Amino acid sequence: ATLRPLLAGNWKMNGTRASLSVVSALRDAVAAGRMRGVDTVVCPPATLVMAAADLCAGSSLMIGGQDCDSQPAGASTGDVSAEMLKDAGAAAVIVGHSERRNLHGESDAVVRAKAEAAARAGLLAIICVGESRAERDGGETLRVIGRQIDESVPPAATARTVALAYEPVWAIGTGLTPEATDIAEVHGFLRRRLQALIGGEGGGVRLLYGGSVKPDNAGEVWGVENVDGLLVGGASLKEEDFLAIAAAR
Ligand code: G2H
Repeated sequence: ATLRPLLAGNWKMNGTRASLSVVSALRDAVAAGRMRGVDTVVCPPATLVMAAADLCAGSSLMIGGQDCDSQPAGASTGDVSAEMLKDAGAAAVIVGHSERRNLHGESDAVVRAKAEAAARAGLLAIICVGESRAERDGGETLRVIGRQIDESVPPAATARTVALAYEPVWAIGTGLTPEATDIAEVHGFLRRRLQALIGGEGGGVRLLYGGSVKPDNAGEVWGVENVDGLLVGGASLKEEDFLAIAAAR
């Protein structure tokens, strides 16, 4: 079955008020039908989520967070909960990005708790997995990703509550991308592993590829079997690039 594709932009720690013009431009592009049947979500830094969501009121352009805490509220200085993102107007949240796993020491168990918090708050969790360069070179790719799936995807996950993003760590922000055949191998594995974990629901979960997706390579990645979406970092900061990636489908 062909799933409705999901295009997600991850601004990471980039963007100020001035960047809200990108959100407005994307909202207008969605209204003009330029996203061609692709569900689209922009994930700006937390400081901009509410303003971005306000700009998108009544639009099908979704706004998402880049991380959330697992608790709804409490003594956790500096953190933002899934419920707070929901209240700010977000529809989704990225959890377990490798920058969170590596720079902030997040374990699979932490990522799963965050994904469960997202579902509790009514947000789509975009759960990220992916191997490092050393793991790929050591032939460990599928073993590592299998463990990440088993331990960071909630057992109660459904196609409505979860999307899964494959982001090879060595492809993030480097301009390097795997061969289409390598993406196909991993995405086929993601599908089977998810179905083993959550049953038939796993067939409906959208599987995204992320890591140095640009306008000039997006067409090839969109065409890979079991790629139901893209998670775009650097190229999501400019509306022309993001729109070109959508149009490459
Ligand atoms: C991978 C991706 C977005 P970029 O992290 O999550 O970023 O497209 O800049 O490699």
